[in-house]
Amino acid sequence: SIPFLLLFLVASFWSCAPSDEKKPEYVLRFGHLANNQHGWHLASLKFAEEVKKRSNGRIEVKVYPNEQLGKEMDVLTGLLVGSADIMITGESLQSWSLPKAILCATPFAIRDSDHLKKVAGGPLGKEIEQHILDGAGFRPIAWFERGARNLTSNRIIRHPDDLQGMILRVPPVSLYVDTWSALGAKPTPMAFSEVFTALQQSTIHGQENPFALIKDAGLYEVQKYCMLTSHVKSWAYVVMSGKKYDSLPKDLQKVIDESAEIMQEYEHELFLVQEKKDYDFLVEKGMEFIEVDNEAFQTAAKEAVLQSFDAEQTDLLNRILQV
Ligand code: 2Q2
Repeated sequence: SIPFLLLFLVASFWSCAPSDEKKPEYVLRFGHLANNQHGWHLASLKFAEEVKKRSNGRIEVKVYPNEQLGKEMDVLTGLLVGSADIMITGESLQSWSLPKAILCATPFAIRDSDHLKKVAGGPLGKEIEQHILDGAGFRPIAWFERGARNLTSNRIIRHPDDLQGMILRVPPVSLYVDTWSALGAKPTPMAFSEVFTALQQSTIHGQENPFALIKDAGLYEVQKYCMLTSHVKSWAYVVMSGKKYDSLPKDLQKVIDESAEIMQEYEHELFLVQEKKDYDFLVEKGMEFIEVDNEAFQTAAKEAVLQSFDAEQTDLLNRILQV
């Protein structure tokens, strides 16, 4: 019976081996900080699907949510050393000696969605993208509009004066540190994946982010109030390692470009319906929304931005304000 057993083992191995599914020639690792319900994640999956289809399986994109590939700043390094290939980033690029990158998330620079679209999708957006590619070798392949950033805390803040002594988590972005310091808070840079626990343990007193991340990271569980500061209207970039992109044959570069365009449109559709839903969800969970003295925040923040900016950044800001 031994030969039969052998025959059986060989036969079953044979039938399990995928026959028509060929191995991808390239595997691209795509990381981001949001969870698996966030629009960024759904859009990355869409990208992976498009890339697979359009390349006939020659490229596989593996998506890693929740900073599973590492903290944002570490994944940026990962893109250079090859441990990651694609990621979602934005203002944190300022800390990568990319001064113009902060213009994608400068307090009170963008008025509304229409303005944002004209800037991010127009010549000024192109200028920022080129700056990111030339300055650091990260190739922007898509951009995503984000909801306005709002301040959350367990204490009510209505005016910058109420921020005294408040330890506020910010992403590792020097403009945010400068601005919130000028407003009176004590900003502490921290990776996003550490925010929930830090709030829970009260090592920080608050954070600021769009509704989508407040919801998807469960921050409403540890934050009672959401102050409607709307202090930043921003967009994020999906960037790919420029070296990796250049190493692909032309036809596959085209696959990346086309799939990125589809991902961008898809994410925008999700974004348009999601913001209101996220707000309703947070209300239902008991979060209280607080009106603030927007003018006081705006005046103080604009002054702080100008203090923090160098001539090149101020020039770009002025051109954005004129759009
Ligand atoms: O709070 C965060 O970490 C995000 O919402 C940031 O805006 C984002 O990670 C930026 O740092 C993008 O570079």
